[in-house]
Amino acid sequence: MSFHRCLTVAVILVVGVGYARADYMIIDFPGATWTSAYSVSGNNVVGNYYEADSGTHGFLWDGTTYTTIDPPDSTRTNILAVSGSNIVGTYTDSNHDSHSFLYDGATYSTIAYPGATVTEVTAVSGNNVVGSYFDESPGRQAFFFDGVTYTTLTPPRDGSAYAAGVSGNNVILTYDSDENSEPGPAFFFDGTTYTAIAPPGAVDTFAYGVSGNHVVGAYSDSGGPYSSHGFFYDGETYTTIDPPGSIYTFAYSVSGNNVVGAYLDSSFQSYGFLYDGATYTTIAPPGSSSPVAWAVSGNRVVGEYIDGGSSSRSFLYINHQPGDANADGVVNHLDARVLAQNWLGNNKGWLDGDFTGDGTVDDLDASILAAHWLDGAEGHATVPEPSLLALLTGLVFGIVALSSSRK
Ligand SMILES: [Ca+2]
Ligand SMILES: [Ca+2]
Repeated sequence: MSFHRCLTVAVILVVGVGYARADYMIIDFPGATWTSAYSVSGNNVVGNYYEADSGTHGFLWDGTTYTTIDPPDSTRTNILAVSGSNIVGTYTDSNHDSHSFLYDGATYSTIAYPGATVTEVTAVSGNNVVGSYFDESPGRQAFFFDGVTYTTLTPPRDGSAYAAGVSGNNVILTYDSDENSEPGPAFFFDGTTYTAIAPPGAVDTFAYGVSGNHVVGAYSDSGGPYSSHGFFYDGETYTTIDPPGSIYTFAYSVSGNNVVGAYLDSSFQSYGFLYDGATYTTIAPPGSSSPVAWAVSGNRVVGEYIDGGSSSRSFLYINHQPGDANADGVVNHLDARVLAQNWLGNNKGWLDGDFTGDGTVDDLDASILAAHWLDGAEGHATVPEPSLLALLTGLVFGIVALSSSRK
């Protein structure tokens, strides 16, 4: 029996199993009293932590190392979002004045709408930053900053609007529930046109997350001010997001078709959830109470919970997809490289390429990768041709051979 024929048998055996696994990793800044993770982009997780003797700081966790993110002269930092290596947040200086900032991994720059008394960033996508500002007029106004020019966004609804999210040039706009704002729709802005976001039956709609032209958020219906449902909008169709057993739902973040948020059950217990367009998964780290899922990037979810000592802790949840070693939502050459680097090693985990859970990275894991090649990629046909499978299997082993020869 040839080596490739051996492998084909393994592929057939393993494909039937459909092995998948989820992991929780605790995010806990060393020495901190509490840690709050808010945003995730690839391997990068950002948020805030508190130390009894030095107060509140921002942090970046790249999956390996924790780094404090405090702009110069900050006495209190509040990190809000990350996109690649760009991080945005607000801070209070030693004169008790508050500012917004962008940190690009090397340099801190101030985000300040010209003439505004206060600028508050909310989100970042590449070099694009959005948020809101206050000037002499009542309520807040939304802005878009492309790294060079500030633009005021003027959706066709009165009230206190802020830009809640950005994805490339696409911005979502939502409104404060204050005396300046009557209930109404949220808006999607593609740089040219404002489109109202209002699920069927919605009285007041809040947009919280955007990914491409996908928008998520929450809306109240005629059931009163305390009725809230999550929603997902793909540019054409609204899907109500109410996890089983929920009485109150917020969808906070979207990445492709993955939606995360939080809901309350009839006992008013909160839970995080992940909805992939077909299935709801409750997100609750073992031993946690009141978990909330704040943000999603690919198959990675970050959120917070209360631990046994009543402190806020944070978690990274990875919803592993077969073959996706680096957990970026796509099975491709990057995953093949991970397998190659860990080939035949011991005490390996999922992120090393051990998809079978036996602690080693071998041909069974490679065959899972081959069977799921390009899962999650744009426009990918779900079942590869057998000839393609053989080709990819050869590719994986080619990379393995290359890696071995370099050692
Ligand atoms: Ca991957
Ligand atoms: Ca294995």
